[in-house]
Amino acid sequence: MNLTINTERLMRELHHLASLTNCPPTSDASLPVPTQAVTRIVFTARDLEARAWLKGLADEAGFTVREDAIGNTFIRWHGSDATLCAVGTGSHTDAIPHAGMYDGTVGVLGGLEAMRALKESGFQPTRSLELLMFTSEEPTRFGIGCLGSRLLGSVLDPESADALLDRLPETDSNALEGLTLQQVREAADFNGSLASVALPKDYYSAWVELHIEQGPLLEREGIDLGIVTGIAAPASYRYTIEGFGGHAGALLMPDRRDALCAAAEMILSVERHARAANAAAGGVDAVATVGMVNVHPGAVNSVPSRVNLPLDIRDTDVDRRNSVMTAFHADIVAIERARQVRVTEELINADAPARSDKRIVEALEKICETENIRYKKMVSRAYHDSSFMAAIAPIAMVFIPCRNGVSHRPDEYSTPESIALGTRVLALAMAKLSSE
Ligand code: HGY
Ligand code: MN
Ligand code: MN
Repeated sequence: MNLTINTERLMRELHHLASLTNCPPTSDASLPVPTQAVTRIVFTARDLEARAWLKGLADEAGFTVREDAIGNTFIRWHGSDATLCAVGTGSHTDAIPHAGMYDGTVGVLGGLEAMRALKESGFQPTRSLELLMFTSEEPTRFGIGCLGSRLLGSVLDPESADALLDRLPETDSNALEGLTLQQVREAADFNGSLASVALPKDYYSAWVELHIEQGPLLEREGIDLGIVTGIAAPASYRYTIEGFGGHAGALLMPDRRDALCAAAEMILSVERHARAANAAAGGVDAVATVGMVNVHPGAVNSVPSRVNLPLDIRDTDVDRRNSVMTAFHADIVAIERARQVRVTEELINADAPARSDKRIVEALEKICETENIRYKKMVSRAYHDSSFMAAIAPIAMVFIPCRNGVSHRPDEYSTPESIALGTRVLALAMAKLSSE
């Protein structure tokens, strides 16, 4: 097959998508190719702009477009045998605040380019090929990641999803703070019941997502491409710590029940237990992060009476993740007693790890061998929509190196050559899987 990836077109589109951001124009001059800091939160004006632009590209390419009740966007190239289930690829275009321009977008625009390049090469798929742009892969607005793919894979029940509250602080005119997902998605013109989002188990015969590694291994080992064999198991919790506030001058130390000091002990406790679990296993797979803290009343001369903090904890091994939580829970009880505070815990999600499908992994390996591409099989420590597509389809992922392993930062960067190579492997995989 005489397949040519139009790298210039793909990079131009990645940079245009990056310009649809709530961040001021930036570029990291230290990089050979400028990058742009990106904030693009689901259902904000910038997100809706990006969606409309992507649908325009799909129309131009002659593919059909449909959107479901939460805005998952399906871009399909109909195969010659409509009775067969399709081969899928895709990722996300939403971005956390002050992120990079490649997380998710490489999988969406790379997937589109893979399909266009196949079409331009004269290839005709037997099974339809479909690009999926997922709604809300990032947890920023509603507190849970992969909202769209959880609903597609029936991993999240629609009623509790619709009741999720918009947690976006008033950062721009589009913030609809405190409204439910149902209100926010209908304001964005996505209607219908979320129960209609779920896909049947045999909707895709195979699913492959292209993504930057978001870690340092490929670059460090000088390897061109990663074939993901498993995706770590994410869990997230929300904690409220209630103490007793008061005047920073008049409230004496023996009388204090400082919610922020208690929170600080909790943060260090979960970090300590994650490190200890890794030391005991001689590994690095347990990770625990408290990425934000909300302090009430938040005044320099007022003792904090309440703190809200989220915990993001992951591991490739669920039992080890659970053992960290058990040790953490024991510390919480001790902190409550010692500091006379009350800690309440809300479980947001506690998912299993996802496993890639052997047939698809082998197909990707064969392509790399035929194309003389240095590759390695590896796990993903970030979660992805593929984690939940695994509930309804055989999956795998293709990773490309990212500079210094950096991601979720404006200096996130992957070279045009890596992006084109990943797109090429994706195209060859889709061609092969659609003919099986
Ligand atoms: O957090 C993650 O793993 C993903 O980037 N949302
Ligand atoms: Mn991300
Ligand atoms: Mn991502």
